[in-house]
Amino acid sequence: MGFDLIVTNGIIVTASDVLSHGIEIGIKDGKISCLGTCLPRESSTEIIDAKGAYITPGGVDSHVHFAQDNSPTGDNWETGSRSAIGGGTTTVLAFASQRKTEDSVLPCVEEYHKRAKDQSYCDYGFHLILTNPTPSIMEAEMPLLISQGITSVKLYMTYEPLKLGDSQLLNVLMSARALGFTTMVHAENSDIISLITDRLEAAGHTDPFFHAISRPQIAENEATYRIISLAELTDTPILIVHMSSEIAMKHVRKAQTRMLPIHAETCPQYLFLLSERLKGTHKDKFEGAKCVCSPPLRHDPKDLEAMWRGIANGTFTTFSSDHAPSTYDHAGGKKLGMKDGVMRYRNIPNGVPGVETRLPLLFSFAGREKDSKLSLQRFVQLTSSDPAKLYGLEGTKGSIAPGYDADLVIWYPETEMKEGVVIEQKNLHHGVDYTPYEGMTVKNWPRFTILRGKTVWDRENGGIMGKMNAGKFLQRGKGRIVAGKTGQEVNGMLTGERNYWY
Ligand code: DUC
Ligand code: ZN
Ligand code: ZN
Ligand code: ZN
Repeated sequence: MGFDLIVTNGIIVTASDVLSHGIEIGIKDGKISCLGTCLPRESSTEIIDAKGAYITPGGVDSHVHFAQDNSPTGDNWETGSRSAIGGGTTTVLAFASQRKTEDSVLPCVEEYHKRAKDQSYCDYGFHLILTNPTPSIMEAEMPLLISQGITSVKLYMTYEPLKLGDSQLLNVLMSARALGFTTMVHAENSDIISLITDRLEAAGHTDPFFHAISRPQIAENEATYRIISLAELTDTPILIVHMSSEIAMKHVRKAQTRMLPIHAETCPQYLFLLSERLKGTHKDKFEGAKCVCSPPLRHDPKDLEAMWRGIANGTFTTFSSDHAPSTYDHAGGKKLGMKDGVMRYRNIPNGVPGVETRLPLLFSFAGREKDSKLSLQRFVQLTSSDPAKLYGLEGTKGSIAPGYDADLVIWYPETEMKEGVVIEQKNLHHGVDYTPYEGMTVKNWPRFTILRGKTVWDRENGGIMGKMNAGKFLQRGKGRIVAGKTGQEVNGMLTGERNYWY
């Protein structure tokens, strides 16, 4: 037998436990083969001494945008996945995006596969963005994609080129119910946003700050309640992505209290950043463009606190980056959304970078200290184990347990991290030219990232150690419901009066 690698002297954290010192992780052929004390060493066994530091499962970032048609200036697979491992993330789920004019999604998926193949430092999968869910796609192509391991879709309720109306949403939900794929939803009311945007434009209010004015919380609130209603009617689990406001989150909480399988996601930007950032700086008023994302940053520190409560109390199932980066300052000083000295928030690409900073930002607030906002176990649930379950990776990703892929983050021992780490663009590995968290201090940073038993990030010795073709496509199974009535497959359960028409 014999192990390829033993990680010793760490404190192992899983979704349920913080294991005391002395439990070693034995790794063989890229998998965790056992946890135990005094594991046998051979001369060929590599040993990593965690020096009393925490060890958490490799991050699963279930919401990133790499090499996507509608964000052409952002990261490609090389830079995006490199940034992932530099911040402890070993699995990303990115998007393959259907164009509205396409009545088959198969060529599109193939194209996105080509973009990622041999270009990823970390393991990866795809969600399909459905913008034109025709009957033949839903009946013939979706079963095929599911058999090929693409078991989730994203639907938009806003953006002209992407959005679906209620009848389309209902049809996809019925299909999700029948086929068992996981449905993610971008919930904002499109017409509210259009009305305000047109009126702001007419009044000449087009600076980046007005992006936040144009997408008020009530737009998120209405769409959230509507999609929960449609999900309840069709008895179908959903996940509402990138939630930013308390009034909308309350609908999720209420639905979960009724044991409905309504899942929700929030992202670092909604825990740390406020809309004042959209006003830019004295030196560069347009710098607010760096923080344009949708839903927008909210106005009040109370909004951030509300999201933190959802993190701690279980309302959110996943904490993803929604890494959707665009370069701010292009060669020649060209900035998207700024033309002839006029700023137009409408033309600023939506989204912020964050795949590399996601884990360190949240880990800073995990623990048992006075200023902790969540437990270490909750940190693991949100950043790794629950997204793995929800998106069909249970048994492979998201835990430190025998049989799982040996994907690990070894943090620094607290004694070596008294000052913390200052986040600086110059130390990050993405392909864009800024981070919205510049200058923020986090308490810790991944010392090592391990992907299937191989060290791919060693912060003290060379940084990125992995190879660009090391990441493999993950053929995912069907997801498992994590919120509501737990333990079931994503297929809904038939109850009561729905028997008459389902
Ligand atoms: N939705 C996303 O998921 N990411 C960036 C912008 C958006 O609207
Ligand atoms: Zn396409
Ligand atoms: Zn979205
Ligand atoms: Zn996104």
